Amino acid sequence: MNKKRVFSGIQPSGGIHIGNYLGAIKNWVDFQKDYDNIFCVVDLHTITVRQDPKILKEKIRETAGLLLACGIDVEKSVLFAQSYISAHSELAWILNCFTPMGWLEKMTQFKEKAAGGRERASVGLFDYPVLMAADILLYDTDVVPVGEDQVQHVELARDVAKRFNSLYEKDIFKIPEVKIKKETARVMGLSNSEKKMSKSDAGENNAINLLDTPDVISKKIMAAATDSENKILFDINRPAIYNLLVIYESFSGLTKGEIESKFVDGKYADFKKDLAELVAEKLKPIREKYKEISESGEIEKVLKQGADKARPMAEAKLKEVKEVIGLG
Ligand code: AQP
Repeated sequence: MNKKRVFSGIQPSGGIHIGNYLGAIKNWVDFQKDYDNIFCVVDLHTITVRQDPKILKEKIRETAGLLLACGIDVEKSVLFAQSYISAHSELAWILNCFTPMGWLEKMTQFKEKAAGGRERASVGLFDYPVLMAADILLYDTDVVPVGEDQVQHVELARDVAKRFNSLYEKDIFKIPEVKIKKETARVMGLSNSEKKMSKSDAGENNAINLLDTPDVISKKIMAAATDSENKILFDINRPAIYNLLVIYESFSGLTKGEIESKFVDGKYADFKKDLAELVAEKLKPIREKYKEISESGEIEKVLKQGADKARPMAEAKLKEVKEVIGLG
């Protein structure tokens, strides 16, 4: 039986953090058993906001290296960078011509990222979801695993695909399903638990990066916001401590009840110390593996080979699309 296909992407827009890991990458690694997987470093999405060219180049490789270090296996999955395959940009342009402005106006991520600077935000930032639709639809994707922040974008990809198929009365595009892991769908910032943990967040203590050393992890967690209640309970109405507990739960594999019992008489400081040790211990093998991979100089080769595998699929879909429209 043919396996269902997964497509998912990650932006090389900064240090990959535990939100990206728990909300996305960890699930991608697990999916390798049951799905046919395509994972993409979505560098074209990253240039929707200004980037330093030298840092961007480094981050593309660092992100790919971290995916490998987390357990993405190129024998089981295709891994490449978006800009290596021009069909992504070309299909995005075509889909632009089939996407009503009103659909994009509803996207909350644009509103958050443009943050009042709408007039100065790039057209690319506004159009981000259409490029994402192109990424997904090029590969006849069945399932798109994402964090909660990206669900609206996958829904847009579904709508665009349905619209295109119905206009041309042909099932050109497969309609993808979104898949989210509820508990860690949205890891919040450590200093500001109102906002999700984010790569491009300016606050230096807000995110724990996968490459952070144990000292840095400890410093960030000890400085994390809590509240004045000093009760270590999974109470969604106390978002700061709740977020720290969800992180503990995800890394420890313990149940909520087990964690609450463990810290029943504990103070926040004791819990934070334990959490910092746990996170450092779980990230250690990733950091070590990443060091090995980056020193091997193989990342560039992996990305090129991945693109060589993905390109024929993308080009075949693009050809089909052009034919039905009457292009070329
Ligand atoms: N805080 C989060 N909690 C859970 N999942 C998250 N993801 C991102 N942040 C969290 C998921 O990680 C995958 C890759 O995300 P992305 O790189 O495509 O872009 P993003 O969602 O915009 O992530 P960031 O870290 O916030 O980057 P910037 O700051 O550049 O925008 C996605 O599946 C996402 O849902």
